[in-house]
Amino acid sequence: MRPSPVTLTRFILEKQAAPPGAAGEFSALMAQIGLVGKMIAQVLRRAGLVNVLGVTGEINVQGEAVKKLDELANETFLKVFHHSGLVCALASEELEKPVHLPENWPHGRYVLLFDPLDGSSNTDVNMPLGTIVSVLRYEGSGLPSEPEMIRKGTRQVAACYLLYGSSTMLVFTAGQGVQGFTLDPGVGEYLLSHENIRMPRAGKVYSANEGNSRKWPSGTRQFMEYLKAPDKATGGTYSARYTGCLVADVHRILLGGGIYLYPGETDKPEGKLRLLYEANPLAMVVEQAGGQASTGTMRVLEVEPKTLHQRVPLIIGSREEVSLAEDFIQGRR
Ligand code: AHM
Ligand code: MG
Repeated sequence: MRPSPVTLTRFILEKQAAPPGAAGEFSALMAQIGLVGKMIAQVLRRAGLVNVLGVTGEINVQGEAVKKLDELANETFLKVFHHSGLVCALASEELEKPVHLPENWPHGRYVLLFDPLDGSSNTDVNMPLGTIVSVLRYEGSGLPSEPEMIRKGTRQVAACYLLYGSSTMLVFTAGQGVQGFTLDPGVGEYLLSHENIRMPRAGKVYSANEGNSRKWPSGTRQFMEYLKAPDKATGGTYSARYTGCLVADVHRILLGGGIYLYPGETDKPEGKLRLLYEANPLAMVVEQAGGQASTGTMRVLEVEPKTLHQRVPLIIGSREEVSLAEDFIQGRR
């Protein structure tokens, strides 16, 4: 007989896979994030049949066209968490300012910073999408101010992502390894499918938008050429894989090894991806699985953030490739 399936809640409570002393509250938080994921996944499954594809006509704080599904995913997050009693503030890629809960509403200690729908250029072509969440705990009195929500990645108590691919997965860490759950749509539960994920020390895949390569600084370009040169011992080369969805591309590398890069560009050294709700949570997950995340010159989790929507170059993946990328970028090779 097969062992009984392990749900997300059961796993967190039984293994105490939570920030210290907070298993009950944390499992409730993760269950609500899981609910957001189920609601988004349900809309995505029928997206071509109902009127949710295309853009809203708005431009967000990032200067990007807002997709209808971006807005829908963002609203889902807000609806689920407003009255949950679990959070005291929320910040989203889609909103210029954080959302503070009114003083008289029930609130908890968690602060969530999230990208509700990552990879939204994929919405209209039925390609993978994701959701990314960074979790902080606010220990001050009252409600946190905006500067109190802008913390270094090392201050995260947990991080997670949802991947809407051929199945829906929830991958999380609370600082004690990385666990992957797959949504079983038949029973509506996330079941443990990838326990204690460990990244290979090196891989054979690179993931980057090479259409930008002419804008990359020379160290980054040389590193990519190095990856494409045949291996002296085996004659093999790296394969390129790029979906345009950060979550999907990092997930592939988390499981199989290799490197994802969205580097700085000569006239845009800060790169594209956002530090607080894209780079930091994925960096925490990848480090917890034994990988590495760098800006090219420093550990992502040590970057001292100044603004909510700050961008950062991201080089993330297996230790060997990320260290090598740093060597090229810093001129040691
Ligand atoms: P988004 O959160 O607005 O979708 O933007 C982030 C996305 C990442 O998912 C992806 O890796 C990257 O932007 C793709 O950018 P590009 O189209 O420049 O390759
Ligand atoms: Mg994104």
